[in-house]
Amino acid sequence: MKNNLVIFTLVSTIISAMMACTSKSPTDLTKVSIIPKPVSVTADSGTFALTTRTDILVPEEPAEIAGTGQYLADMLNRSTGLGLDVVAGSKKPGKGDIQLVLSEDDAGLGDEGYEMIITGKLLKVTAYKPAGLFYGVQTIRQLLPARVEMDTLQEGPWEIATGTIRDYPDYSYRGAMRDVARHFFGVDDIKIFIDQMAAYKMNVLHMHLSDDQGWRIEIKSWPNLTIYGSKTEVGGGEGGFYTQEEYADIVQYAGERYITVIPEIDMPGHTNAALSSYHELNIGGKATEPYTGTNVGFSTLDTRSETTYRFVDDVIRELAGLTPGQYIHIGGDESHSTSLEDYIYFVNRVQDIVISHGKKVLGWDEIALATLKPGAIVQYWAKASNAISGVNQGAKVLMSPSRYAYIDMKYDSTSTYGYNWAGYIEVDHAYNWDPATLVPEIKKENIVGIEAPLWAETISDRQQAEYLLYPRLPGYAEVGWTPAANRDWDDYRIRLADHGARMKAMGISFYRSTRVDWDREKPGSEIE
Ligand code: TNX
Repeated sequence: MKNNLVIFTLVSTIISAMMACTSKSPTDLTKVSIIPKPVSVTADSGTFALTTRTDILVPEEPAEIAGTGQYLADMLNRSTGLGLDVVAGSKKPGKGDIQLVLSEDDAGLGDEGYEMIITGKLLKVTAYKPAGLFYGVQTIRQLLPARVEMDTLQEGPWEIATGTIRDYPDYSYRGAMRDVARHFFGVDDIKIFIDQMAAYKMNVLHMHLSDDQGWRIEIKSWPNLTIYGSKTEVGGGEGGFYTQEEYADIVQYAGERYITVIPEIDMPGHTNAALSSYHELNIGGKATEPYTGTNVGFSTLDTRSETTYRFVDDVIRELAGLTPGQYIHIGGDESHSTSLEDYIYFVNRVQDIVISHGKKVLGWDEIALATLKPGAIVQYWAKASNAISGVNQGAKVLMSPSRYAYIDMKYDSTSTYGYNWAGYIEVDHAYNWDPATLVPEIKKENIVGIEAPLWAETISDRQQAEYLLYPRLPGYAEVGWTPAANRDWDDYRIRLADHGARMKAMGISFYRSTRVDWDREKPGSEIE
């Protein structure tokens, strides 16, 4: 019996010694694969470790910092089981603590930047504004092993190399669009997506809430929009819509993650769902049939009827009341059934309606055919000449060039889902462009940022959406965050490979592009 115990102790000592050898503590902060790539990272060869004694220290005010602290604690506690607490106030940091600090001293960090100083004793994040602390927290996640992203208990140690990171974004608008009109995606799917966007420091979620195939937001003054207009989708599925409470819940969930929701009502084309719900919106006054195909350009509101403007006013008023963000997207694309004269008249009037409800206008690049109002943003997707006209009118441009940024395009001819009308977009192609030099007439100072639109004709559930979104989305996040001069595909593809394990741990079903060496040896890649 005693002999057995000795042998057991001996064997387990040998096993733990072997394990200690294989899992070497991280000491080089510059070797960590962070996406988007930070502005600067310097290493000083030590190690910081989270322990059961680690606290997350936050200031008493503003209260949202405690929210960010709790977000980090919840995230870490799920996989580490360390039971970290958030402590508000002025407690002196102890060994292994994480501290979130707001400081007026470093305005150079801007509204979204942070500085992180990691020593053997303390991990301290400083920001000028609360959003910066949230992004610092996203970086902390990526400094830990990939298994930290699991939602089940994992083995430690939970160590981070020491050093300093200074980081802020190149563009203030780093967005993605979800088309919930062609196929409906419920609140839970959208919340999961919001969490995934936050992980890559993206900050705008554009919701394409209406199109020919479906109307997805409850409008109390026009109830048929959801009674009839929400019941269809591409291919004849059951459709769906968000009640105003559900939409408000999405907006709040996004806001807690520093993501602004921009709702889109696409007009005057792409409106069959509305036209089939209310006969009086049609030229000729007869309601259309519901539509479940994938054609575009066949529908138009009656742009010369006051009923139409009463409708638009009601819709924008209700939506503006539910939307804290500054912008309402009025669509305006592919209105092939509206004459140019009528189109311009319509866009001019709708801009006034948006402004009358205290919001600013965002629209697809065609809206620059009209006279843009102050503060308007033109979303460049198809025609550079439209975007340039927007710039000449003093508008800013949001870059979503279809041949680079359309995340609904196939990767190559073998892709299961997606379109290819704008070309195939492999992971490197999606990454290798510079918003500031793509169209010579559109200069960096004219650009608010970038957005990757996910059109949903070919996808109807979360896994299918993720196949198109990943692994391209982190690349778009980096295009928006990291200055072009600091970006390089050969460097990025290694970091992206390391994020394979991370995406897997987050439960993301990504496309295993052959342009990325997913099996590259790397500490943390043990989740396979
Ligand atoms: C063009 S992009 C559209 C959408 C389609 C998309 C499919 C844009 C402003 N209009 O209506 O869903 O192509 O890729």
